Amino acid sequence: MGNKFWSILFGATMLACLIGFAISPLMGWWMPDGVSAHAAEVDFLFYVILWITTFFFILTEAILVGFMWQYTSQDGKRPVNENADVAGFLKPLTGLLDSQHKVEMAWTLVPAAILIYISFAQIKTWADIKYASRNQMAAWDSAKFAGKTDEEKTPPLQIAVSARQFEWRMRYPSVARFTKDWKMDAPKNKGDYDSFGKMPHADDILVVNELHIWQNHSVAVHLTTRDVIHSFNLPNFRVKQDALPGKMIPVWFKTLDPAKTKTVNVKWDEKSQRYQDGINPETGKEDLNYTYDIACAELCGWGHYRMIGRVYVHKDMAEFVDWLKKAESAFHKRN
Ligand SMILES: [Cu+2]
Repeated sequence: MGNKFWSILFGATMLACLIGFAISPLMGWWMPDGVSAHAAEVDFLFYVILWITTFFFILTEAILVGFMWQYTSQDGKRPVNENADVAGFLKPLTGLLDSQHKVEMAWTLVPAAILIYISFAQIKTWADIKYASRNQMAAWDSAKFAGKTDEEKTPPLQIAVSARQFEWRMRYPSVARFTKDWKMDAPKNKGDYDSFGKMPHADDILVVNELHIWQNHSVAVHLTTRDVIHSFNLPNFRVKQDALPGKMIPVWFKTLDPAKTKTVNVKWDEKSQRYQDGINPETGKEDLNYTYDIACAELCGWGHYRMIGRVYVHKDMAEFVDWLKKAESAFHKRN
């Protein structure tokens, strides 16, 4: 038995990993449900790659452990030589391995075919998430919305996010600007979609670690960093974008249509006199599934772990404006 120890250890470890992985959705260790419009597409690609790699992981580890078991040394002798007798379930493999040419062709063509498939499968999703022309701010056109309600005509909510060691500083327009000229008129033209990010106004409101948006509406984030590289990660929204020194990078996403999935996660709390997040809209109680973290996904220094913020999804624009008013007066009190 002693000589089989390593194959048993390897086999048991791999099996434990596999079991842990298989039960993780039941244990709540799996990723949170997606709550942005592009989440389903990202998840599809994630699962395609996950299943491909899972299949080959199991295949290669099973062969590895099988060979360890079969060819363990006995009585201190090296058991394997080119003419060694191969027993049982490994026989078909040795037949295959006799032809080096075939083996090399297989492990070249199979991965090549898989990579080509993945490279085509992801094109549309990547374009939707990253191409400037599909930026919801750039694509927004008030002329398209003739006869629509004010809310439908409202351009994407613009927020400038500045990362720094070790917090996220969000810049919102003042209530006056948001409700008057900014809401209905901006951007003046299509090339203007990043002016909010580039030109801070004296009356802007700064809020730390809280991203406030409302459901079923587009958000355009203008992402910068004041010091090192950070990564703006909203796991629930399937958003992850590096912030690079000296660059302003546009990031956009849309919260889900409430007819499909309820994403609202805030309620007004009388006691603390503030909007509280992490609330399940059905039960009105705190629920981890409705806690939308903002994480930094790039190791950026000793306080990297502290760069945790929260996304607050309000039920509509009116509630968002109500929050903005409160945030504005709190900001002016502080400054
Ligand atoms: Cu960071």
